[in-house]
Amino acid sequence: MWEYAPAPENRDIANLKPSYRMFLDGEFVEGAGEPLKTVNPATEEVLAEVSTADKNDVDRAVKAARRAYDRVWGKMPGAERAKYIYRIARMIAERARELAVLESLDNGKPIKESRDVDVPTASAHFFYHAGWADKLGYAGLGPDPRPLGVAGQVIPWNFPLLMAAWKIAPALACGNTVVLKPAETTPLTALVLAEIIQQAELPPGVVNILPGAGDVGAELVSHAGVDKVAFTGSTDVGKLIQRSLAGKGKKVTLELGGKAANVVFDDAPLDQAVEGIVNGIFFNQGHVCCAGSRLLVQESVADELIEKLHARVSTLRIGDPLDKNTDVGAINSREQLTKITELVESGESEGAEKWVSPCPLPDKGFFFAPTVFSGVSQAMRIAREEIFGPVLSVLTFRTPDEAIAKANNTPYGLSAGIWTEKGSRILWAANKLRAGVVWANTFNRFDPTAPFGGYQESGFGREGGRTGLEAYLDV
Ligand code: TXE
Repeated sequence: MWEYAPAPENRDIANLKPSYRMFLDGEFVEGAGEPLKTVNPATEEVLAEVSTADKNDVDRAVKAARRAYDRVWGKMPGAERAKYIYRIARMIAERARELAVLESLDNGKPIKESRDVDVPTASAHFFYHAGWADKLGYAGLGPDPRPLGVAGQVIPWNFPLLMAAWKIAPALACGNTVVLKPAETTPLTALVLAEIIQQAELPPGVVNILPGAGDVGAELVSHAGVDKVAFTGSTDVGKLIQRSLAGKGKKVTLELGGKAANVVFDDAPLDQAVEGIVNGIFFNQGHVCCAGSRLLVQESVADELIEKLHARVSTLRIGDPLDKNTDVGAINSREQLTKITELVESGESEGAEKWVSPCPLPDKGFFFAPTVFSGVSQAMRIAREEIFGPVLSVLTFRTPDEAIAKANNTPYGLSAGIWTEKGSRILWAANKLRAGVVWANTFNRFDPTAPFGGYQESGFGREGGRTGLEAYLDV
């Protein structure tokens, strides 16, 4: 049996400092808000103290962004803007190791994921969008697309650096300036990105990064000087923001929760499907808005698939995020751990059959063992609500039509997966699934060229690809 081995001290690699300041108008300054302590979820130790913004700081940042927009960034030729954005992309790649370790410390995700997914994809987003900066007039987005002005952006804790890149890169490419608020439990990599932005010599005020809790986010999105709001987070807060902005004339995009179906037909290559199912729900501890949290499997292959799945999940290693062999890291916060625990208890009390990975958990830190529920019915909370943890609910179906009906039986609509050998079935199902992203014989593939976003209560607007540019331009 694999044993939990604490990693050596990685503070040096992460260049971890005892305190971090917010980034406003090109300078690192103390915020007037109550400083927050960011915690390593794998050890429960405080990593650093981080200064936060108050209402007045938000106002200063929005005004700085407005000045930068009016005086420099909004009128700079696209080819010039591209040079800065390429520089950011390169500097992220140069500091990849530091950023990956820092991300795993602050978020709890396995180092192999921050190293192979989060950091390279963040850099790729800047590279991709830099390429658009001087081509917007040719992108079919109108003869003379105009930037919107100041973008107020609020991001969650599950992909702290990557979400910052998803938000900042397209905004800058299109000529907007930015005030971004990272999540309160994971502010560190966004502040290193601020350092990179400063070193890349972006004009002061073009990007401002203000840590803080939800109240700072609320101040930011409602500020009269913000022209465009981009939010990724919970459906509840998304709805709150949408209501509060009604009639204000701001452009808004919301990327919210999900309850994705991963649909396995009886002709699917089952071993390949098992890999996709495991990646779909256990990647990033299941803290993924598009996680394949509902497995829909055709009845004739259900027993075989579940057996293979248990065997595969038993081999996952849970523990120290900085150990390169770790597959499942720490849950990001105690609050999230409590939410997962409560939903898992509801699954048991509602009569689903619970199977838990036998891998031992570390004594300290916020950890949750990969859990698979079978015998799940559509009415159960674990089939309806976003758990946002390493918990899979397995449901079965008999016919393809029933699969689609069950997959679509959700108020969400962010993503879905299909596993089948039949190309015609892929096209048929992809067209019937009500989800913004549909993966076939793969899952959780992210690429800056592909638009990402949801239907229904998963939000609206797209990020990435040419379509993603529309959110940051007036056409
Ligand atoms: O989200 P919040 P939480 C889901 C997931 C998770 C649940 C709760 O199911 O269990 O949401 O997570 C800021 N105005 N997702 O509580 O509160 C907040 O400071 C403006 C799915 O962390 O939505 C943070 O920066 N901003 C999701 C960000 O919103 C506000 C990712 C997200 O926090 C605000 C995260 C307000 N009134 C959670 N209140 C996904 N789509 O990937 C809070 N914030």
